[in-house]
Order: sequence, then C-alpha cells, then structure tokens
Amino acid sequence: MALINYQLARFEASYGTVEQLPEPTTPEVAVAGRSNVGKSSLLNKVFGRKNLVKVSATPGKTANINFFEVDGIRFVDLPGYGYAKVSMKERERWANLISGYFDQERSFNVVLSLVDIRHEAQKLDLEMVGFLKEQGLPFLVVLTKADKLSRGKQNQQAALLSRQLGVPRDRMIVTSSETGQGIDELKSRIAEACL
Ligand SMILES: Nc1nc2c(ncn2[C@@H]2O[C@H](COP(=O)(O)OP(=O)(O)O)[C@@H](O)[C@H]2O)c(=O)[nH]1
Ligand SMILES: [Mg+2]
Repeated sequence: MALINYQLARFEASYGTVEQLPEPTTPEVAVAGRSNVGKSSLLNKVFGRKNLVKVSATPGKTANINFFEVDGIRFVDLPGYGYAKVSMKERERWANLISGYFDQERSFNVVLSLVDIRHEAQKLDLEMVGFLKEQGLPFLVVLTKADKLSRGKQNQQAALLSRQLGVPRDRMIVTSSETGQGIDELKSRIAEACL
C-alpha cells in the first residue's frame, strides 16, 4: 500500500470562523475530542514532530480550527469541546465552529474521534460519536493515553467503551502519544481512508 510521507507535514493555517475555511481541495482527516484528550499530542506523534501542533499546558485554549497539510492530505485539528471553565459564549462559538465544519461539503475521508481510555464514555463523547453515526461519516474511535493503563486494563476499558459508545472494537484503536502504541496501525487506517 502507498504511504503518506509525514516528513512533509506543515502548518497550513488557523481559522476562528467557519466562513474563513479554505475550499476542500484535498482528502481530509479530522481530529475531534474533548479538550485535553490528546488531539495535538496525537497529531505530533503521527507527524513525527515534537511541536508542530501546539500542546497546551492550559486546557481549552485551542479555540480555532487548525489545518495541517501532509503530502496532499489535510489534517484538521478541531477545537476541543467540553472544557468547563470557558464562558457560555465561548463554548457556543466552539460548537458552531465544529458543526459549521461538518455542515460544509468537504471530503471527510475519516474523522478520528478521540476518547480518553481511562474513563467511562462522557456525555460529550457519546454526542460526538452519535453525531458521526447519524451523519454517516466514516470515523474511527481513537482511545488515547493508553500508557497510563496496564495491557489488561486497556483491553477491559476498550471493551467497556466499545459497548458504551456502540462502536465495534475493530473501529477502535488503542494509542499512546507517549509510547507510540497504536500509531502505526492508525497511520495505515488513515492511508486506507485517504489513498
Ligand atoms: N501520558 C500521556 N499523556 C498524554 C498523551 N497525550 C496527551 N497527553 C497529555 O495530555 C495533555 C493534553 O494534551 P493535548 O495534546 O494538548 O490535548 P488536546 O487539548 O486534545 O489537544 C498534555 O499535558 C499532554 O502531554 C498520552 O498519550 N499519554
Ligand atoms: Mg490541542
């Protein structure tokens, strides 16, 4: 199978409103998930770069949609949802950005829906996955921060989250941006979806 040359990863642009988004001219991989779930860290790991995507020490800071371009494929870092400490108005802006993005006619090759492997499915995770199913969008559930659990516990949590989210286990990937677990598998699923 052809591979994506991640060494070509570059920051494209950051957008604060849906109207600013550039025309969809390439395949797109979108990354969604709660604030602090590990979206930026995962993208850096996939890109093989330490700091191309800013990992925020203060959660909830990424209030923009960030586009990255890699070997003819766009990676879209969506704003993290569900950060408690922002104003209603700011939360509304994020929700509008995310739904506005999915309302556009873009080429959604695959949406990576990130979920923290350590916890039960949260309300907003259920909403996100429910939305992706409803819209019939191709998606994978990427379980993050697996390095925080033993292998046995990882399997237990993956099974639990599979049930809670109503997503078959083979549509879920267990990953860690610390150890690199699951990253090769994720890359081949992305290549399958885009090439
Ligand atoms: N142990 C561990 N920590 C992680 C992992 N991924 C992210 N983090 C940490 O979780 C925090 C939030 O990560 P970030 O990538 O900014 O999340 P985002 O808000 O979803 O973009 C940071 O402190 C990261 O270092 C992981 O796979 N393992
Ligand atoms: Mg981020």
